Amino acid sequence: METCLIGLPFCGKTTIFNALSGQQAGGYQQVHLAEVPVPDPRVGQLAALFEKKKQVQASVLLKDLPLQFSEQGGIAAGALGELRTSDAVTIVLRAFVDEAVVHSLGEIDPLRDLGKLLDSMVFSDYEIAQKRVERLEKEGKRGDREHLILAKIIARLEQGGGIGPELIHEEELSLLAGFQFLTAKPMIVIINTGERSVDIAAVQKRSEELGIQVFPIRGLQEMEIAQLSPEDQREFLADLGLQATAGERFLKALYSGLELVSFLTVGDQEVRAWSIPRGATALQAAGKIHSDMERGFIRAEVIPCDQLLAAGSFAEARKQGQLRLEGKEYHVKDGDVVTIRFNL
Ligand SMILES: Nc1nc2c(ncn2[C@@H]2O[C@H](COP(=O)(O)OP(=O)(O)O)[C@@H](O)[C@H]2O)c(=O)[nH]1
Ligand SMILES: [Mg+2]
Repeated sequence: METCLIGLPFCGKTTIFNALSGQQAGGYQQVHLAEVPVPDPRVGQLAALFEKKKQVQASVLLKDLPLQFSEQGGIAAGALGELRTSDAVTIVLRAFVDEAVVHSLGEIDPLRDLGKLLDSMVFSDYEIAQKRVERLEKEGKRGDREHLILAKIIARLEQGGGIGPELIHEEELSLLAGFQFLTAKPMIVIINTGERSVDIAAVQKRSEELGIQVFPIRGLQEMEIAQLSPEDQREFLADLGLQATAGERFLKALYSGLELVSFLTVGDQEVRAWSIPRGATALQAAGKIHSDMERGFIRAEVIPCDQLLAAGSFAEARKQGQLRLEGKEYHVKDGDVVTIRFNL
């Protein structure tokens, strides 16, 4: 699971990247990367039961990109490739007031900035769709299935809208996967409220209307807290009325906003947790573990983690009829312990 931070210059992307990861990244010309682990006590419980030495938590890869906008308002080539391959987009909006930090558009207005960022993604998608359509027409493929779908997409983008699930049918998804449209990706909005913030009610409302979860954070303060020892962190967070670190709270928002779930695997050497979108199938889960498992998929053996822990072993769980055999289409649930049977 990977997400890129995007936002206007100086909105606090790198500050927030540091707040979420505990890193001390600086400079704006490199890509900054952080693996933020998703703590899951079930990994340790299974590792203890099966006496595995190695535990691997699920993680979210956070990318802070050197983002630039083209003259026409799209996202400039440099970071666009990274953005296209990421699973989700994290939009950062500036709401903090600080006269020492100029805003490239003048007033502090996170609602305007949200519109601007969405527009830039719409524009980038439009360019790609348009290029492909022109190519198909040159090849005499006007009216083909791909051409028809892209025409529908272009019409939506021209109205300024994104490519949502209501526009694209499930069977069209695989045809479009290669385009890696930005507006088709799941999104979450981080509002950097700083120490002093403009009113964020309007931008919160707009995000919710768009079905996007909002995560407010005091960027600079949380970055400073993230550099402290764990004990000091708890103390400073408590002063702000917060129970968990910025990273922990963000992951929670990401999990609920993007509807992610974790499943678990017990291998020869390790117990491991993996994150996938809610509704993902057993076949997709297999592909997450290894592409060979997806190709040679036969079936998945599935048991909820708590049942397995209670039974004490796979053999006992099987005896009690709790180990289920599921096919490709099975929707993986949070906490499922999954064993993929495959054949190449
Ligand atoms: N006062 C204040 N300044 C902030 C806050 N977050 C970021 N900044 C400042 O805004 C400037 C740009 O931040 P940076 O993280 O580099 O933004 P980026 O260009 O989006 O990566 C820096 O001077 C930061 O110190 C905040 O919460 N409060
Ligand atoms: Mg930066």
